[in-house]
Amino acid sequence: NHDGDNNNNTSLETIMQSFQDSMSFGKRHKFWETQPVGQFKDVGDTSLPEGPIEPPTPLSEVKQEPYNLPSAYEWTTCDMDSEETCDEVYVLLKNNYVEDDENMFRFNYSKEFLSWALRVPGYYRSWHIGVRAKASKKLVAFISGVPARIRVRDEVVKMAEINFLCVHKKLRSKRLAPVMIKEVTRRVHLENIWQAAYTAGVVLPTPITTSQYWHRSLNPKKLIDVGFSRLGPRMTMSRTIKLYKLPESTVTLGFRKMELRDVPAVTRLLRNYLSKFAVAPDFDENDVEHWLLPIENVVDSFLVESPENHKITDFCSFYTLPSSILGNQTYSTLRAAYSFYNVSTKTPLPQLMNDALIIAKQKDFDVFNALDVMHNVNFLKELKFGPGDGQLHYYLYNYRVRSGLKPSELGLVLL
Ligand code: MYA
Repeated sequence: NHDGDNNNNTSLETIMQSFQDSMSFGKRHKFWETQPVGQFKDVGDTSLPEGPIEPPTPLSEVKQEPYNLPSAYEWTTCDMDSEETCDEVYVLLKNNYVEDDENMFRFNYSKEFLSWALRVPGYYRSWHIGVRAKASKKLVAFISGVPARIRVRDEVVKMAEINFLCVHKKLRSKRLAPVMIKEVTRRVHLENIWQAAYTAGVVLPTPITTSQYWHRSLNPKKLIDVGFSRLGPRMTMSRTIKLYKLPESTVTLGFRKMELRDVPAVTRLLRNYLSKFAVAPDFDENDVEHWLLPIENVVDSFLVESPENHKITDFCSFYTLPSSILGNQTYSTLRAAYSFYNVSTKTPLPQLMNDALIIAKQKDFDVFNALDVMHNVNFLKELKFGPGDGQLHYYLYNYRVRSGLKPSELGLVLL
């Protein structure tokens, strides 16, 4: 069948082309084409090495002045220690941040959450960047970075995690986002950091992997009433409620809330687990204390302490991210828990996560969401999660990773 090779190649190209078009991989990206990120044309090129795309430039060559904004706007550094500023960021995001494709829901990150997500160990105030209207001083756009050490295979790389990019609805499509991205890049470079990690629902050049959200109904009646989910075929409301019913209390012996004294043990457990993935944060005890010690209505963490030898064998966590329900008479908020980091060494992962679901139900969440990253596929179907329609693309800035990473090779959850 060797004669056919040439022909096969041509038809493969045709297939690839239509695939790329349909996947919007064929689109032009006037801004992203100028950036040190994996480009669509390089997908599948195995001759390109993994690692930084561009070398760092001498700090003295980093632009010292901020990028130019349209003349009616000015930069502001958002001091997240200030209640007032935190409130302004909160309101901007509450009214203008990410919505689902049908515009039924919009993320409503709480102030406490934003304060936690942005004031991480070693954070730079200069990376919390706002744009104000000069005349009214109203905050109209925001982008943030926080420092992180992220391991890509064998290399631990200092990065910025970029999140909360938001432009007021009335200022969309004016190419403000590229200026904001360049400005945060400049400020990250000034700290001698040259890589970044971020996630987005949109396809840009080029995802290192694409993951999918799965949803586990906890309050199916409300989820159906607000249009988050639909009654399955041949299902009634009462059968649906019964299907998703959970025990009143957790079942695993030694299951309890994480405390400050658990930080060293949890760090060991988590570091060992995350070492299995191609891309994962390099957490030390400080990071674990910040990211995983419970904060009411922000982050919940539980562990299993063996009743015999007091060893900590398993761990699970989730964060609280409600969404505003747009235009519903009865309900204004969807209470959602998002799976964060989970480790099982003794308790089977599905049993551990079932206990997490039970806790989330006790705490009155309506839905428990999880990505198909890490070992999550091992519990999703069994625990009656259903696949969502949203995809989440993971990206690295100025770091090339061989394409074809599976979401299960990813050990990173961004907020
Ligand atoms: S993801 C969450 C993003 N936020 C939202 O979805 C909230 C609702 N939407 C908005 O507020 C606006 O639509 C935004 C775009 C602000 C998203 N990531 O100004 P424009 C490109 C990256 O005319 P607008 C998160 O927070 C787009 O492809 N680029 O568009 C992570 C086009 O470029 P190109 C995006 O709609 C953010 C250009 O912007 C995104 O008014 C990571 C159009 O600009 C997106 N989510 O505003 C940021 N959406 O022509 C990157 C659109 O080339 C960080 N675009 O296609 C990179 C690392 C930086 C640090 C590096 C350190 C070394």
